[in-house]
Amino acid sequence: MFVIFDPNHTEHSPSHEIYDGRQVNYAELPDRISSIVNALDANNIGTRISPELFVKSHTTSVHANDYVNFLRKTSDSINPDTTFFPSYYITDTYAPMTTGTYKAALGSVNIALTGAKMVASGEQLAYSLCRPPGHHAATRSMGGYCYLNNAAIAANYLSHHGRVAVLDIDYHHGNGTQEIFYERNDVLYVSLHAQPQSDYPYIAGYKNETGRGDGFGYNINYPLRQDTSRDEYIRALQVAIDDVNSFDPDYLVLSLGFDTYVGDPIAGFDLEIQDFRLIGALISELVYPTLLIQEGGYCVEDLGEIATNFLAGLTT
Ligand code: Q9C
Ligand code: ZN
Repeated sequence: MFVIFDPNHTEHSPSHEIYDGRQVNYAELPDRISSIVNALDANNIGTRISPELFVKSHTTSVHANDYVNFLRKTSDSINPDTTFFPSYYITDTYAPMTTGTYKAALGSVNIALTGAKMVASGEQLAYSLCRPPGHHAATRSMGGYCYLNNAAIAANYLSHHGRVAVLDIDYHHGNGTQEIFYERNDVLYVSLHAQPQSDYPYIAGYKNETGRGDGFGYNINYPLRQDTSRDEYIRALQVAIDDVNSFDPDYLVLSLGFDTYVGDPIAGFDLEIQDFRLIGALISELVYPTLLIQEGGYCVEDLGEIATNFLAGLTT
């Protein structure tokens, strides 16, 4: 398995987010990625490679030009060491920008596209260590630590080679990915997440959001109560996996969030570190060329061990 990694993500490092009107520590930290990379190294998992550069049109076929330009110009105008909260093209108070944000977000897209290209050319599995994450970024908006939708851009790239299923197991619903593919039937979106009645992003992720037009029936949400037990979670995951198998895609993109972990500081279901081995094993029943896209997961200390457990289950 190739692991695509780029140290340049550290240039995006906001000092805080705003929660309930108060400044709180930013949860989406650069150390999240080092935690995973260090654990992969220590366990001799995967072959680490650097991303290739891709042309901007891959990004602008998913995101509006004016939005991408806004990200670029805003990043350019921010003074180093300041954290700026844009007033436009943003859905909440969880997507602050620093001067390196645009560069890091484009870098994250290149990480995703490098993995997509490998999977399109015959690799069975690639792991794109994307940061910042992407699944809350919609056609014309940032939010929830996300600026450009890495998984959607990769899935759109793969859709030129065949039909694609996006399975999203981040704790939060991927409202951006859902929006981007809502009217398409060549990309299936299936998401397992905390119910939006009680959890971010609140405005999307409901059961009755099933797609529109050509996309009707190709958007599937499994909202779960915050107090969902491990066994209930595993049962729901099995149903989501069956949906992907019924669609029978040519490629699978997994939006891989580790914030379902019980120890996550901002989220979490009743899942222990070892449970990610079973989750990986269940997902390994999806025998399609697979691209893993890193989304959330905020318990920096345990992320490495969660990732190695997941990969052990997925690959053995
Ligand atoms: N301070 C992803 O997992 N809520 N985004 C923050 C806690 C926003 C999560 C409140 C959660 C966004 C990619
Ligand atoms: Zn999340």
